[in-house]
Amino acid sequence: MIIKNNLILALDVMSESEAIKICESVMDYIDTIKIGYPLALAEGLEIINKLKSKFQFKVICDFKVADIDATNSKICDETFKAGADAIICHGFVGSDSVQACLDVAEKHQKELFLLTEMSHPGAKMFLQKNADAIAQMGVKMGIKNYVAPATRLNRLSDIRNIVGEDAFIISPGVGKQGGDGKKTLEYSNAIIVGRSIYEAENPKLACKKLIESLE
Ligand code: NUP
Repeated sequence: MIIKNNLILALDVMSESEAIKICESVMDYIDTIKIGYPLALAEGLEIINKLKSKFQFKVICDFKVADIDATNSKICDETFKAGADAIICHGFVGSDSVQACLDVAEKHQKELFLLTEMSHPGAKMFLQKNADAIAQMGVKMGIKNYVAPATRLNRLSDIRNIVGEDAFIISPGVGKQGGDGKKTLEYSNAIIVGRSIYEAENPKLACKKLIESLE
């Protein structure tokens, strides 16, 4: 995936009108957005194609798919049919569940991102202990794309070592969660930023300043 400015906007706003307003403001700097449950539940999956056709964005659906294989297949199929270019799945559910997501992504010729360790403090309770093994499973399965935290650079670096230089890592946690964009990009291919852009008084300026700080 090629991502303009190595910056993905996490568009966790709660209405189509807000989403459009933010997208209009940042479209010079952004070509890839991540949509999660907040916007998809508020506006339905149709929001994916609406934003794609209006802004020519690539859309990553952050649905953290984490069910049994049969259900994961259905979730991924509906998401790709709705226009998503990529979907994020959890790894802790095991290889059969992840394989189901991978198979559907391949059928649609779209991308799958495997979530390893999460960025928030609670990830230390359960997920961190298994994140290396999750990343190793991804490598064994031939997965190319990963999500790993900008908030713990040592862990991001560990995960980069496991998945290798050719893997594509995207990292949330820059800005509001305390991560530093420039340092994160030493290990990661792109950063995911939400609130520090869409909650800014001037999202366009916030994008511009953030991108300048990455140079
Ligand atoms: O580990 C993760 N941490 C995380 O923050 C995995 C994620 N997918 N996210 C998402 O990234 C989170 O749900 C939000 O959409 C975005 C970060 O947003 P912000 O903290 O920059 O507002």
